[in-house]
Amino acid sequence: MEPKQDSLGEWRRTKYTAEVTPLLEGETITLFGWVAGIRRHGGIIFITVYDKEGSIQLTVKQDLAPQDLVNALDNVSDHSSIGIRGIVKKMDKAPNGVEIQPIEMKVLAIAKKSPPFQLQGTNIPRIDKLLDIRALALRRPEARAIIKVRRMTLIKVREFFQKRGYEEVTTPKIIATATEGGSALFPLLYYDKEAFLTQSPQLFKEQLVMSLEKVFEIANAYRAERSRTLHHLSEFLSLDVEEAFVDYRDIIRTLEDLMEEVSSYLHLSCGKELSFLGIKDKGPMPEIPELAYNKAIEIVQGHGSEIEWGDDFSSEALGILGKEFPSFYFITDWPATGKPFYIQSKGELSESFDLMSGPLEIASGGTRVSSKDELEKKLREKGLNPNSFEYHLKVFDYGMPPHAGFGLGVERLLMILANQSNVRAVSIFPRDQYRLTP
Ligand code: AMO
Repeated sequence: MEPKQDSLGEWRRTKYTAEVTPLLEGETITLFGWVAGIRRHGGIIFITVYDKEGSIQLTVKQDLAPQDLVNALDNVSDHSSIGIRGIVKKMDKAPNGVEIQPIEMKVLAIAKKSPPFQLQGTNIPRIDKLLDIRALALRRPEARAIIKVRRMTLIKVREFFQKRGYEEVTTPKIIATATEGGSALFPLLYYDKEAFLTQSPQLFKEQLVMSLEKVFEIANAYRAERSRTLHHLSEFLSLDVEEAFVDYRDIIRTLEDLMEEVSSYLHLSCGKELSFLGIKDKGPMPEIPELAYNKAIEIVQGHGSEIEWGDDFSSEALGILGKEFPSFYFITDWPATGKPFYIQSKGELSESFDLMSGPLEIASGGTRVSSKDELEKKLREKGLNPNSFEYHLKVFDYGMPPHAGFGLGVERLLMILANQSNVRAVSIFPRDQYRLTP
């Protein structure tokens, strides 16, 4: 027979484990969480309970504690979900200088299986094993630290743009035409028409500057990436920014300010998590250096690489640049030929940039084409049919201002901020070519 499990009833949490300090001595509190381990020593039972914020020790003196509580503990396996009402006691020897003496316990869900990987402890199991039961793997301390870095990053990004007067927008994810090259699109049937999942809100954010002037969006984008790399997802969180009456130089400065503010906010708001993830506080972030594409090519060629002017940087070339620039840097003024149709050219170059960190591309952006004739010409040059973009081109007849912007891969940024080498570790439920569940 299965041991009886309790219902939540009227119980509600009064403290997270991390909020319990010796200052609460003598208070009765209610905690919820999972059992990390039960040890019996003499007449005492030590139980470690963890929740999303941390863990705490419960101490049950067998002869003094309520007998039904002591008996119930016999059936509680590790990682079962419990509620505890207990009294806070200062205890120098306990992990946080404090412990709880339980007076009542609810066993809410008994864990029937042992996790297929360690939930505590520092050895990191294979990522695929963790991703197969992501809901459980997210209880691991480094996953919790990453999730907190993610939360604080998103809070700061939103605050940054809201304070500067940008409108937060959401744009359609089901779209009619590609913007970033057709091969990476996910097609779908939209009633009886062919449609696609969006690769980027590019055209929508550009249209919105005609009225809202400064916009940002944080939303998923989709790319049918065939290559299995450590930094490509099929569904990624994209931070998109677009602004009227500025050019790419202004946007570079905005992005630099954003990186600086996010970085210092993280050191303030999650210093403990950053140091757990192996990141040191090096003080204020230095200015982000800029490297013109022409110069970057020279550096790579100087290392004997076969690369020619106009080529995109291969992973080998990025490795060379990454050694010279191990932190953030911008590569600016790319050749016009390799850039999408909406990027403004200047001669054979373009008003464009990528934000890099070592070999990893974090963001890309530029000044946009704001003349309709020019945009039509560029569409044709790219082998695209302007008629398919009629819905977009027609708004340019109503005074499209000069504008510029960028798109940033949030998971790519989090790889850097949380010191992770695999993008899947910073995505909550990652999608790639081989993973469609959970
Ligand atoms: P781009 O195609 O360079 O530009 O994408 C912008 C940023 O999005 C991130 N990214 C990805 N992250 C994870 N997995 C992927 N498969 C993936 N693909 C892209 C990268 C990249 O730098 N419309 C333009 C942006 C603009 O000009 O505003 C665009 O989409 O970090």
